[in-house]
Amino acid sequence: MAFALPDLPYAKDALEPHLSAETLEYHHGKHHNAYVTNLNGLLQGPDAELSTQEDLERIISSAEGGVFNNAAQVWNHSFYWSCMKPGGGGQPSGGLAKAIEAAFGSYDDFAKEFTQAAVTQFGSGWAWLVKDGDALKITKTGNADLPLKHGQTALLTVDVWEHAYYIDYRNLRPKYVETFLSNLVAWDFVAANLAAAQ
Ligand code: MN3
Repeated sequence: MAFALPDLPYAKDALEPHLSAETLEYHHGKHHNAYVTNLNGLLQGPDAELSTQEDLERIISSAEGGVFNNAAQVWNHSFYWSCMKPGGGGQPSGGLAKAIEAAFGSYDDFAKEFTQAAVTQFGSGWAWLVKDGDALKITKTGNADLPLKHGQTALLTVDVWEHAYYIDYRNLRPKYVETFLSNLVAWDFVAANLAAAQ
């Protein structure tokens, strides 16, 4: 056994026209796959048999350097795919909507702050909605860094590495983030993450 590339939770063309099949072909089939292959190549001895999500999170908690970077990127990408779905986006509802309003004032204020974090992350990285203790917060991380390493629970993420949007949006990261919120976010997944964290 070793870590395996998880299937996308939808067809490669399912997020069109917002994210193209070509983007998912490269982003999942090449980039995400390379992190899995690199991680397996770096793990030695008994660690080379590790394969589960719990194993992956243990590695992320303790590892540094190349092992951390690749393990975290495997986790980040699997999480990111689940943060999107065909026909997603727009405003959340129910308890999640209330939690977001309580934390940020309104959905629009949340969207503004999340977009700001995603657009201002310098270079490669991620923007997040996290649960930190009892509070919902928006954060951004560089490269492979992720909430798990900071004692926070990830609820939502957007990948702002250029490979996530360059084929479809070229240099227009703000347009990609706006489209992510308007048309792609799987709020049911975010709500399930919040429920599991409470
Ligand atoms: Mn990526």
